[in-house]
Parts: sequence; structure tokens; C-alpha cells
Amino acid sequence: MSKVLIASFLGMVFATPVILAAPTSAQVDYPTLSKPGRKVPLGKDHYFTYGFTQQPKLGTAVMRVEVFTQDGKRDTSFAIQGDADMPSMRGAHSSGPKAFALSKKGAYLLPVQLVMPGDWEIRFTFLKNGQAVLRGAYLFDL
Ligand SMILES: [Cu+2]
Repeated sequence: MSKVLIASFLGMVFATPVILAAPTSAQVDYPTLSKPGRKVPLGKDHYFTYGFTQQPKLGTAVMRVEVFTQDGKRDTSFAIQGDADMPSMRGAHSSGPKAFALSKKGAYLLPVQLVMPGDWEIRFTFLKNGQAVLRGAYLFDL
């Protein structure tokens, strides 16, 4: 094999991961959030808490997120999306990204269909002015 051929072969080998690493939405990272009920920093000026309104069981559960400024004032200026799925059978029950709705009280609410026992994940995306500010995942067993 000539040096030119070897070089072009190596070039292909090393070029491939670069192509695969091109960002797609499926490859966006969702770091695991701290436990429900805890304050989670949201940018520099806010924090949020999250959790199911009741102990989840098979059927519909309601995820609630509440956003506050650092000095404790409720903030409803974010848009929040949630995507529920089972990591062990990715895509089988995926809700796709759904927008949380604001309650009169100013809490963000999202109904989630938990259709079978097992491992579940809810992926949260917090948006401000259309830009993702924070992504995170909540993993739990049903
Ligand atoms: Cu399943």
C-alpha cells in the first residue's frame, strides 16, 4: 500500500467520528437533576423545584415545576417542555416534547402518561426567549 493510500485510509477512519459528532437534537445531553423538591439553579437569577403532584402510579401523573427568582418571587417568564419516555425501551412510549401549561397560581403543569411499570425518564427543557437555558432529566421507577 502506498503512503498516499494509507494516508487517505487513515483520513477516512479519523474523519468518520467527526461526522458522527455533528450535533443533532437526539444527541443533546440531559444531565440528571437533583431530587424532586430540591432547589435547582436555573441560570444566574432563578431556581426551580419540580415533582409529581401526587405519588405517581400507572396512568396519568401530573408533573409540576415552579420557578422563582433568587429572592423567592414566582417567575412565569420561562417556557418549559417535558418529554417522558422509558430509557430501557427508548421511543416505545415517548410523548415527544410537550409544553407545560401555566396554572392560575403560576405553576407549570404537565400531564404525563405512565403506561407501564418500570424505569421512566422525564426530560426537561427550560427556554427563555426561545433559547434553551437548562436541560435536565428526572429518572424514576414506577
Ligand atoms: Cu415500556
